[in-house]
Amino acid sequence: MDSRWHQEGRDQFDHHTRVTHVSAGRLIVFEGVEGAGKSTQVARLGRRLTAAGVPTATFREPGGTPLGDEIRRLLLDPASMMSARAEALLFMASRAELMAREVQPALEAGTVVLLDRFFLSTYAYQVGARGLPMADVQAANAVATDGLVPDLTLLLTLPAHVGIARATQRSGRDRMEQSGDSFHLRVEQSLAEFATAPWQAAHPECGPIVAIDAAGSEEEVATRVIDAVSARISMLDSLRTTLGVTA
Ligand code: T5A
Repeated sequence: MDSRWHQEGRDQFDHHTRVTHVSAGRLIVFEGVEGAGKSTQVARLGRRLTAAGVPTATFREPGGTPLGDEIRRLLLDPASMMSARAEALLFMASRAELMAREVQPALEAGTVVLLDRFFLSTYAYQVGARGLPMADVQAANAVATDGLVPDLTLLLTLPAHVGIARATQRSGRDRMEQSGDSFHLRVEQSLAEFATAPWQAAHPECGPIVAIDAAGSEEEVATRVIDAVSARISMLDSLRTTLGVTA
């Protein structure tokens, strides 16, 4: 799937959308609960693509620019106090900066961009778990992304408590990770809904979302990731052969 081919869905989405994105590259997003293995899989796929000679860039949200890194520090600092609306807008300010300075230029240059979290995270955390109105968040997000639609989103599925255990084994809990079990369960449930066909049909701004089982070893998950990418991104469909995949 190519971001260029979403004209119809974008027009249906809302009047904020400006269809200015004619990109030679591809945008592949990784989403999932805390500790699902997104960063691990982004790094692995990035190394693979680079080794196969595919121009690749990887970014994470929030962050990826000087302003975004400052915003990330504020958002994740357990000492930060902020309302749900301020939190949502900070995530989106970081996103707007990353899109304008890094992602859109990279796509225009023909690069495959791997993005560790994007606006499905805002839908899951700030709408699904914090309870902000979907329509408001969608409209603000359209400003942040300027209507950019991912070519593919890989949703790494794992029970939230398993992911949190993985993440906290590695380091202490940041402000978001400290939000409590019921908060993270709502995130997990929201993400599960995003993988369904009816939800995706109602949200053309998200592009195709494919659920990937994130249980098992890093290698097993990496093989599922390569399968999903090579099956759905036509410019990368020779990847399995090129890399002779065994993760
Ligand atoms: N957020 C973000 C919002 O609320 N709204 C938004 O709009 C956006 C964009 C970001 C926080 O902000 C929130 C979501 C988050 O709370 P972050 O640190 O970037 O903060 O959060 P995460 O993306 O969750 O980062 P994590 O590093 O915690 O999770 P990952 O990237 O999913 O997991 P990863 O790869 O770092 O792995 C975690 C640990 O598990 C191990 C790894 O070695 C590592 O130790 N691991 C495995 N262990 C066993 N089996 C496997 N298959 C494993 N794969 C990795």
